[in-house]
Amino acid sequence: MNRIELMQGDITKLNVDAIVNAANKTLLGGGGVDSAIHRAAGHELLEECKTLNGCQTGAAKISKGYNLPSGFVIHTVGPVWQNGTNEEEIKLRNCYINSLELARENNCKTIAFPNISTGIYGFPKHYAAETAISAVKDFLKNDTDINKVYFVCFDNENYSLYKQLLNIT
Ligand code: AR6
Repeated sequence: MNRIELMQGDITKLNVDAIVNAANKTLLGGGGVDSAIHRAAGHELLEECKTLNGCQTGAAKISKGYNLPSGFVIHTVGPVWQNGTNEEEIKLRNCYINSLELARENNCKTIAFPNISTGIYGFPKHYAAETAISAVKDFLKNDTDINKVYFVCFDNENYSLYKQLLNIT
């Protein structure tokens, strides 16, 4: 069974156990997918996020999904692109690995990722896609609990990059 699936669209609409949010260190909301998730989840999400005490780059924290179809939101903080001078690849990889660990600890079988860091944080899309795919594949090699990982692309550029890198025709 192929445990990795590619989709294009709005991650807030997905009926999965957990969706991942590309947040910032405050976990108190922002632009991009973060704002879409907070808007769709409702104000209770912000109230819970206030109790989480922020999050370091590459780490992840979990909250409930409130009005979202997904039961949980896993908030992770991608690296801001700094021309590759600040271990951005390792930090981005950690976002995927730590989110998957947290999903597993919370018995989530299905999880959906946006293209972390490739919007406001400016990580080059091709490099980010390679990093994301390799992190997820490496995690799944040693995991039997997660049933499905969805890569949810919003923009056409990311969608065609993932199609190519995942060998989807
Ligand atoms: N569903 C799925 N993907 C989406 C959606 C959506 N509804 N909306 C946007 N994207 P970004 P970052 C894609 O900028 O680069 C926030 O202010 C978008 O096309 O949301 O990690 C946070 O608070 C892009 O490919 O996140 C942080 O301050 C991807 O989501 C900062 O932005 C990530 O773009 C994080 O920047």
